[in-house]
Amino acid sequence: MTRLTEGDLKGLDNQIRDYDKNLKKICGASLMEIAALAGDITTASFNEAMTKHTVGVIPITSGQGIIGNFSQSVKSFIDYLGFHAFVTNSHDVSGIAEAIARKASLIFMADDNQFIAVNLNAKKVVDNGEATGRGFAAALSLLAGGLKNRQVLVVGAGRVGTHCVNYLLAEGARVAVFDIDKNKISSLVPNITIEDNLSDAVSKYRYIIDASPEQGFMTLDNLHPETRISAPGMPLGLTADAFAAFEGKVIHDPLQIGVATMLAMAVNKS
Ligand code: 2YJ
Repeated sequence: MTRLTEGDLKGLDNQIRDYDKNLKKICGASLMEIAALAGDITTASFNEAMTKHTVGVIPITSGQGIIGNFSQSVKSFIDYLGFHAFVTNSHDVSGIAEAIARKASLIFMADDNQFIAVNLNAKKVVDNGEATGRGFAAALSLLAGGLKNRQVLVVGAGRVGTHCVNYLLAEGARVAVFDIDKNKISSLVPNITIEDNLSDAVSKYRYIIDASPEQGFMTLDNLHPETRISAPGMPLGLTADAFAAFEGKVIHDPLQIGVATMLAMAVNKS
């Protein structure tokens, strides 16, 4: 799993409004609408939840420690979605105590292995890997005008990729998966095609989800000009020139869609 860096997150808090505008331009839906679709709630329930929840974001020092901009970015995305959020002054266990003392009903926290949201009222834990997989699959579906019966390639069968696959299958897409580790694919549900040559697969599919840490495998040479890409993977799988040429056809961010979907899933009552 890729560890985010301070540089990956620099300036994202101030750019969230523009990021959202760009999402609307690319897939016709806002960050909130993507998250609501992925989190299986209506935007009306999402709006209602805002008035009922306070969100505490807790910096965690364990492992490799605090990542500059991480908690602040998470807080700013949650604020932007209309909830009241704060970053605790204390970290780790004291941070949890502080969040609860300050009446948080939702808490967000991450170590090097896992990033979770906890709904303290509902005793519900939401994992960022699942939320990110669902969020980026939902965004691709919006970008494509629906994926039923469409062929979609998912690159990477880790936690995020697996949840993309599940979401796509539930939507009726025909799903193919590539992962260098064949054992990861064999643990996936049936009904998928297994691709074993990444570059050939990239040229064959018009819808691709990049959920891998592999860099630069989508190029101007192997991508079809009509291909649409949803890319939760860090770093990005497109080369710099392919990324520039595919402007308007690629959804990619390090944290925003995942955090927004965690929020939607955390407040979903089912
Ligand atoms: O609180 C902090 O500042 C740090 N403990 C944050 C650590 C963030 N964790 C990661 O980047 C992990 N790789 C897990 C993130 C999952 C994102 N998909």
